[in-house]
Amino acid sequence: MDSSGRHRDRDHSAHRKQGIDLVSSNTFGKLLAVTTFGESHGPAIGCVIDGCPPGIALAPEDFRHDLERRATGRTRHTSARHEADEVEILSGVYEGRTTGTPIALLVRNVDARSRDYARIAEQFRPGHADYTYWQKYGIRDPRGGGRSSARETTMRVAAGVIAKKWLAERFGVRVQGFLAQLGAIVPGLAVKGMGDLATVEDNPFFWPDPAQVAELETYMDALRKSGDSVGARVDVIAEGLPPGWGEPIYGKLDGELAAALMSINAVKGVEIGDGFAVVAQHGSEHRDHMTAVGFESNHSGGILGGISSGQPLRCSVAFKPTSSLRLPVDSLDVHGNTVEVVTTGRHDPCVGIRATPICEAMVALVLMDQALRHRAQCGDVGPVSPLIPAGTDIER
Ligand code: EPS
Repeated sequence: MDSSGRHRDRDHSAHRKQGIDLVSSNTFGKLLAVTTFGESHGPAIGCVIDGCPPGIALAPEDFRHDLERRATGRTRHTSARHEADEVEILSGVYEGRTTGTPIALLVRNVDARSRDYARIAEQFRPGHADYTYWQKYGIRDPRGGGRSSARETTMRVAAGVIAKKWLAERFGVRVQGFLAQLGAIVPGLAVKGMGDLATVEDNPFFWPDPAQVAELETYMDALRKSGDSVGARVDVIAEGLPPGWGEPIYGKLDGELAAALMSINAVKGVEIGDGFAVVAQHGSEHRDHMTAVGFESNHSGGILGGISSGQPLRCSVAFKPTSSLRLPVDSLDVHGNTVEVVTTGRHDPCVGIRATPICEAMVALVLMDQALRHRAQCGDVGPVSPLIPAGTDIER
């Protein structure tokens, strides 16, 4: 490096070209790398998916179902903003099949109402990323929360559609999430596996127990009227994984799932299997017995030593209550003045309600990346001993 720092600059740009050490961190995944871009009130949001295998059938209609599941404005329990969420495939697909080149997807923003944010453009909402983005960058796009908005998750879900499709077609893997807690309300039935999720798609909450849907409606109506918000827990189950996915030590399947799920705006906690409940368990209780007819329990959540065991994968994600409230609160503005903050506009009283497809997408993207990585390093390792049946639908 010379005194002007020229060599250092060259090294840095070489690393950027290889996708290594991208300080700005808008990309995740190794062999399947997803980069998202765009802000809530910009002209469009989008993503580039690099490393996708060729030959997967893909059309704009494939994205519709999951994007509708995630979208606002479809029920009275979410933000009233109504985006069409039409996906345009800009590259990487020829005659309806992926070509192996980067897949670029674009969704145009058509229902942003930026005037709602004029009043709080220089204010910090307590509990919101306003303050930290401002201190980090010295500039921020306040309209709709910019990139800290839940709008960003649209492209994760779009990318996740491709991962779900590949995992299902190639391995028979299915990924299904559900709302496992809304505020203090928990499902009346214990979800042991996908067999207990038959009615999750029949209600706007992704709730597994149909007997409680009326109670949830009443709760959310009262919450919306009060102007407050509440947190939620989303659980995701993935079935059909073979043993072997995940790279110890620094690329553990559970580690990468935790990072991917934690990267979703508003997430404050991730648990794998029994999660923090393991603290109070004894080893004799926690160990999942192996028998020739299958595992007898699944406290590990389908991951042992950072590698999939072939059991159902199970993780749990905690969403904080949204901080854009019309309830007045004292705070500070960018000049250090005390101000009263009132957030007007169309906000989610519980962003966790529509987070189920987002969590599913992140799980699917991590699984696809790990499956490709496993194939790259260990694709030649044949069956080494009889597989233990997964033992689905078992108590944790
Ligand atoms: C959001 C606030 C609302 C939501 C938005 C997430 O945005 P706006 O104030 O611009 O209407 O509608 O969610 C989406 C638009 C979406 O597609 O998820 C926030 O502050 O995070």
